[in-house]
Amino acid sequence: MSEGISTKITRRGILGATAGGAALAGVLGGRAALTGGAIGAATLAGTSPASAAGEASVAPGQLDEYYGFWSSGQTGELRILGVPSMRELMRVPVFNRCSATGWGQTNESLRIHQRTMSEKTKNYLAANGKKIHDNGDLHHVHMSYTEGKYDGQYLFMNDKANTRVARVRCDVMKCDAILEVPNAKAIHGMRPQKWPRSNYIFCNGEDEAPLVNDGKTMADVSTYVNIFSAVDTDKFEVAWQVIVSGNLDNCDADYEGKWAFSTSYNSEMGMNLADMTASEMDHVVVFNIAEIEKAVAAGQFQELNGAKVLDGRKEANSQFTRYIPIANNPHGCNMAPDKKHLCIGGKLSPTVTVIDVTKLDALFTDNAEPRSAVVAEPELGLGPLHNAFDGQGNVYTSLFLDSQVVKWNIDKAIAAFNGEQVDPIIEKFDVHYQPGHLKTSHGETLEADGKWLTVLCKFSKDRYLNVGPLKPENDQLFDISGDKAVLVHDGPNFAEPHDAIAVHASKMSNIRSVWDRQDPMWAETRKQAEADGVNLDDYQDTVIRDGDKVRIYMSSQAPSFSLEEFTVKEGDEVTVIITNLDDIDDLTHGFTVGNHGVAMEIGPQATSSVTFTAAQPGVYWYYCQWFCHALHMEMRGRMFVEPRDA
Ligand code: CUK
Ligand code: CUA
Ligand code: CA
Repeated sequence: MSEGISTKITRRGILGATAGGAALAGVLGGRAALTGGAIGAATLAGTSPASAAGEASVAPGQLDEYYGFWSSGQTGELRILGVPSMRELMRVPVFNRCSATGWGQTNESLRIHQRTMSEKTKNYLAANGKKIHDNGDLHHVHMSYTEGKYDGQYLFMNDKANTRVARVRCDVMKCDAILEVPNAKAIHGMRPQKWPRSNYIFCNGEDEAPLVNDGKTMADVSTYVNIFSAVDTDKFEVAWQVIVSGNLDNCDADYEGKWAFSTSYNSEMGMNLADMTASEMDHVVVFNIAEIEKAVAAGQFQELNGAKVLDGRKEANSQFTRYIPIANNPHGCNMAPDKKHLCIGGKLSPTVTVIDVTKLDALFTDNAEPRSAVVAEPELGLGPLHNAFDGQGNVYTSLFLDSQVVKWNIDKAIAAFNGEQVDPIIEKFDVHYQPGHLKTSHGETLEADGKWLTVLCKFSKDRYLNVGPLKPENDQLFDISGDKAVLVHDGPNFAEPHDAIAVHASKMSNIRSVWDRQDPMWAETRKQAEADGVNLDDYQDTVIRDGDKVRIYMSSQAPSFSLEEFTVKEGDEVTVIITNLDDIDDLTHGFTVGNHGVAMEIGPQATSSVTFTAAQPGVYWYYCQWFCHALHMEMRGRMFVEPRDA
């Protein structure tokens, strides 16, 4: 069948008939629907034309009102988009290897990567001829909070693939810390503490494994655990960990600094799909931060791989956790800015479960029945995943299977739960297609402003020109300031944003255009330079030989490097250290060595260094790979590699 407008209409017609509201049983049995093979119910009236498109268009030269910080899933980077224009402004490499900036290759980035790397990982990487994992699966990005509001200091993110979390400095938009979390497996859900500030990021271990994972009890599933970690955001190390029952998926924190919450889709501790979906109910774990901190301070933990580990499993009967039963296989976990209501996406259940966090104390002090904290459970549609808030008591919930977003009211849902005849649903509208996360501007903070809604769709299908079997994801932007959500933008995006936040530009006042010469990013490099008698703040053209190691110091000023040539010997370990003495906005240079797989960014006033082996005799040109000047092409020089026995 050819792709085209007529196909689209036909497909909508057919599918509108197959994915009615009562099709849950069929959906659960149908693998195609669960994997997005079918486009869900599409009410044709749902999406109005972009009548408010004018508000979303940002003219050339005009600035966006919000920074959008996007995760990138398996690409492993952080992306910055302008909202509402949805223009991609920057990519910040974090867990990935970046060809443009040299992230994952420069000495400065390798230090950040390796700082917390376990011996086990180092050995594994060395055996595979590598220094770092150069992939990541970056699902969640969140900004640091002060008193429930974004504070413009840091962005935090997870790597599900290699069990890591990372921190990005908002002043320069570079990653400055990566932590390999010990004991846990596959950090998935990750949220900062919101109150009084983000002292911790809370990190969910999704995959089950023996607590001591040394290969001795692999077949014995009873030795498997999952681990919840609190990472100290200043030291960027594990503050404490709690062993839980079941696995952990998404998490959030409250606005009083008392609780953290995690959804679990595998309370069954099943090892295959049938077992993971076998129970009627899974649960949400409630973590009691004060009780956990008390026990840690009192030394009531076991130390494992340098982490303080507490037992919060059901059978341990501790004061660290409570388990609130939730319909099987929940997913999203979102705390409302009313400070009171936690919303849990039902995924396999067409419901969102609303928990009143003011009722949680009783679960710990009076051993109240855990479900007593549930105050509403509205039925909203098929495949509810995540929730976003408008700050006016309403929630937008993504419906993966229906390819819709539903807007509903929390108070009305509570009234309905209490037997009143009210419908909490305000509006449903189509998205294209199969939405995962959705985010309102400032919606995960006390400053939720109800202006914009981004919906990150897992499938783009027919929304764009066909680019081959691998299609982009589709991020849609809605204006939600009026009575009805209005689609104002489709934004194709590469594999695969899971989550995004919008931060008002006024929060980002400490962002720089030129580096500070004293930046900690190259503090180690500076120490070596001092030992070598080189002043990195001035013109340099120094070659230091240290056995088989050679350090080449040069500065750059458009359009030239201070060294037009340098000579090393075959087999030397060469470190090139370049300081960009230009201090003008946007005047970035680069350094690429021909046929050596070496390239790096050197921002204005920055120092960058890279180490490689000069393995083959001959002449190799190096050049600036960042177009910096009319004579940028001429910004190059020669590396002479002398034969070893010459
Ligand atoms: S998860 Cu991807 S759509 Cu990793 Cu936040 Cu729900
Ligand atoms: Cu310097 Cu191009
Ligand atoms: Ca389950």
